Amino acid sequence: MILDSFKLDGKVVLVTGAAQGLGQGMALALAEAGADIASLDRIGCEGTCEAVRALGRKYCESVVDLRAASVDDLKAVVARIVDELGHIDILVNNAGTIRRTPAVDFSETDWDDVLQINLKAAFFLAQAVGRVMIAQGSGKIINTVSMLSFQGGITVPSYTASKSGLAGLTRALANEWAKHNINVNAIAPGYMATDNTAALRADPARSTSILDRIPAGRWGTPDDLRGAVIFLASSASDYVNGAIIPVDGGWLAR
Ligand code: GCO
Repeated sequence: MILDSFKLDGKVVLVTGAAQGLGQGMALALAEAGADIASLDRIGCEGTCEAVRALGRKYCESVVDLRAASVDDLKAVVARIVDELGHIDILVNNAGTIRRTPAVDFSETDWDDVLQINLKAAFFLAQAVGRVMIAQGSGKIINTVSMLSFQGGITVPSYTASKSGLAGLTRALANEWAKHNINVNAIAPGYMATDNTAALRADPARSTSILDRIPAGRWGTPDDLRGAVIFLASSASDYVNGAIIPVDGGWLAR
């Protein structure tokens, strides 16, 4: 049956930034599809843990500040998850942060922190998980990119650089790892009602201008990513490599 190709029974997924927002929403969707969940976040993911276990799935948690984590720290996290859950079949590289200041005043700290979390940590986590996937001969990597992988944004230069870079890394890793039966793809959320956009939604002028530009006429929610993440995590996307799926209410189409 065609819907069987979307099932994730027996799979183990590592989701970063799983404590809230898009990461939590994707983790719960993947658990509903049958997967066991390993979370990684700078804070505990109690809500995610309770919901995953309520679905009857296994769960393990790593509290890691990606701003400070070394490459060896990331390798150690991956090794512990494999020890605890047996394997890693899917990585959702979702953890990210944003800093808002006009480029002319942008600080080195706001540049370094965002590039460290959104790009460097995402790459070296993919590298550590990729080694596991190459050894097992299969895997799925899903990066959370952005509308700002395609556009410049306003007053968020390090975020734009990081998400534009992550889109490029998605293609680079897809090219190298497709021969190992590893699918590397990305989801580009549009303007979603999460902490990331709280400042925009609190600004009447920006909120109105953004909403006016979304053909669907509403801010997105974490639930809007459920279908895309299940598709890219499952065998339904076995011939999809290096793709970026916008889930944006038509923002890019405008
Ligand atoms: C901004 C927004 C964007 C959105 C999202 C779009 O300042 O333009 O915060 O960065 O959060 O990334 O995909």
